[in-house]
Amino acid sequence: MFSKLFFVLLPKLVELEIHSLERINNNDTTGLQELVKCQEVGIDSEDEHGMTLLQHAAFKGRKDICQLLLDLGADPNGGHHEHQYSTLHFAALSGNLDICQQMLQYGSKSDAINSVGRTAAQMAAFVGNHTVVSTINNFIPRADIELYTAAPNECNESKLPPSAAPALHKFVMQVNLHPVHLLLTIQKLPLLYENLSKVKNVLELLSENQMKRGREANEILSLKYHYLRFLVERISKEQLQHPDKSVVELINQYIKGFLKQRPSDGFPEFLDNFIREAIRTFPFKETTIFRQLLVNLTKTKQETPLALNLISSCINGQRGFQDDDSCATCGQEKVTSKCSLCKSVQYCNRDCQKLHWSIHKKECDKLAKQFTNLEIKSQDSENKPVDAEPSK
Ligand SMILES: *[C@@H]1O[C@H](CO)[C@@H](O)[C@H](O)[C@H]1NC(C)=O
Ligand SMILES: *[C@@H]1O[C@H](CO)[C@@H](O)[C@H](O)[C@H]1NC(C)=O
Ligand SMILES: *[C@@H]1O[C@H](CO)[C@@H](O)[C@H](O)[C@H]1NC(C)=O
Ligand SMILES: *[C@@H]1O[C@H](CO)[C@@H](O)[C@H](O)[C@H]1NC(C)=O
Ligand SMILES: CC(=O)N[C@H]1CO[C@H](CO)[C@@H](O)[C@@H]1O
Ligand SMILES: [Zn+2]
Ligand SMILES: [Zn+2]
Repeated sequence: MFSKLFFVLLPKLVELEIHSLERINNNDTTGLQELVKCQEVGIDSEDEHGMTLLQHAAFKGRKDICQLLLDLGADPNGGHHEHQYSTLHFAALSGNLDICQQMLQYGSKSDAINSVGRTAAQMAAFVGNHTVVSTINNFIPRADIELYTAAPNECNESKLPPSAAPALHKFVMQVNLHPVHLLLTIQKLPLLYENLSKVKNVLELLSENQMKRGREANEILSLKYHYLRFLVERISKEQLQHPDKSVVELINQYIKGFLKQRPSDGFPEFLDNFIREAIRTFPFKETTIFRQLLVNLTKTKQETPLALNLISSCINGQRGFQDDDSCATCGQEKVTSKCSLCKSVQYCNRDCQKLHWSIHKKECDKLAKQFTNLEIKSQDSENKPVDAEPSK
């Protein structure tokens, strides 16, 4: 199957196409622009395998060329590839994350399937590119959000101030579903945390709306919106109970709660219970996804894999075992900074390290000793340590 897949990408070409493809290969934006502007090649013209210029550029990872073609009006859903690969399929297969995002922003349909019935995300999963899978799965068109931020008419107010639309869009597109990461994201978006109850209502509507789309209902996205709403609602309630405190302060308290571990075994009980509760309160109980999650939750007792892993793999797509290179505070993956004392725990940055210090200080010494023993055995320490000492 693999060889067949790539074999079809080596088409024989007519001369003009050779010119334009050469320019795509050479990243020659100006040259290609000339060809298209002089109408020597049509913007959506196809080669003998039904592939457009945009599809070639996407497959080759030429983002600037893609942008030029899109600016000149190329159709992000164009082409009649003989195996029904869309432009998004080509971008996903070649692992070009930027171009996947670009195509989605320009309206490439993520549910388009190829001749073997696979979507672009499924093809990316097939070639093992998880980053691409989760990016496609989490993509949400701006218009979905703007539905609730634009005023319906002169007399009626919008559900959320229009100025908050970009902030909400950023929030719902987050791929990392660790509550600490999501709270840190909210903390950086004043337009969200100053309108929490409205944000909560909009998230609820978004969740419902995903289920009202008939055959296009998206259970996964509906669950994601519900999960985000559950978190926002908690903070919003705290705010009502403690009008004297700032939202930023309340969020910090919540973050501390999520980081706390059971003294006996280091299990983050509050975080786990929070996510279990978020799942249990999903209102669409008849969905396959809900029933599967419930079964899987009872199978995982309060030990790893956590409810967080369950909901993440449900929304972001299945993956193999997670590498041990994620931030101890917010779960962000592939971070490279380490605690400079024990060199055993990873963080995104000093902010994440500071938040974790009250927990980590209890075990840092012990880990440091283990690390020294390890280091005598093998002399590799590739990751750079967080430079300054954590504040105590
Ligand atoms: C392609 O050209 C653009 C400028 O037109 C440049 O910014 C970009 O880095 C180039 N990409 C590659 C892969 O060489
Ligand atoms: C997956 O996509 C990312 C992002 O574009 C890329 O950096 C990486 O090399 C790809 N990995 C594989 C295994 O194709
Ligand atoms: C606008 O407001 C009126 C009265 O307040 C209400 O009856 C109507 O349903 C609202 N329309 C929309 C589109 O929300
Ligand atoms: C539940 O677990 C099964 C078996 O491990 C897995 O195939 C399925 O995708 C999981 N479903 C959800 C929604 O987590
Ligand atoms: C209704 C409401 O609380 N609106 C607030 C949303 O956030 C903006 C920006 O911070 C505030 O100015 C609004 O008062
Ligand atoms: Zn972090
Ligand atoms: Zn340490």
